[in-house]
Amino acid sequence: MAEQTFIMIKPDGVQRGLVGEIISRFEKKGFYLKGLKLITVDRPFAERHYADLSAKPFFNGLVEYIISGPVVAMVWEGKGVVATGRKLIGATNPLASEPGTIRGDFAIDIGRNVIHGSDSVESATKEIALWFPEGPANWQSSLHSWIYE
Ligand code: IDP
Ligand code: MG
Repeated sequence: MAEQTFIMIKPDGVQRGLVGEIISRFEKKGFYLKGLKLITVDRPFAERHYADLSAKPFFNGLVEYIISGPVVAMVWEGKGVVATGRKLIGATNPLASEPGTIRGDFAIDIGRNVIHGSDSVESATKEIALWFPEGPANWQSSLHSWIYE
């Protein structure tokens, strides 16, 4: 199966009307949308998603932020989508993110950085299973041979 990643537009991205812009960037790059839902998660769910960060001093604030409103959870597919998705997103601290990246263009504070993307293929598998227990959608783009050699 082609590589997949989990991307989440955080509550600030939804509130600020950045959903269309962000989806558009992934679409235009050539990645395929394989899962999409608007969902408000509860505290235990957010804590599971960020379990690896539970010892960090910012953990509680991070969980509060993620449960503060609906998020857009997505699965994107394509060659190298985990690493390239992270490049489209930009560095964790938006003041250090390059212009042209999502965080570099649309955010300032690290605790309001608009979007999440899986940091490895292994995390992507775990996060997709957590957020999409029903599994991603199964469809193939008719543009495939115009994007892949
Ligand atoms: P990432 O989202 O770029 O993968 P992680 O280190 O996995 O960055 O951290 C997860 C999220 O936790 C970040 O996107 C950010 O919202 C928040 N975060 C990370 N470091 C800090 C911090 O030092 N202060 C406040 N929030 C932080
Ligand atoms: Mg991370």
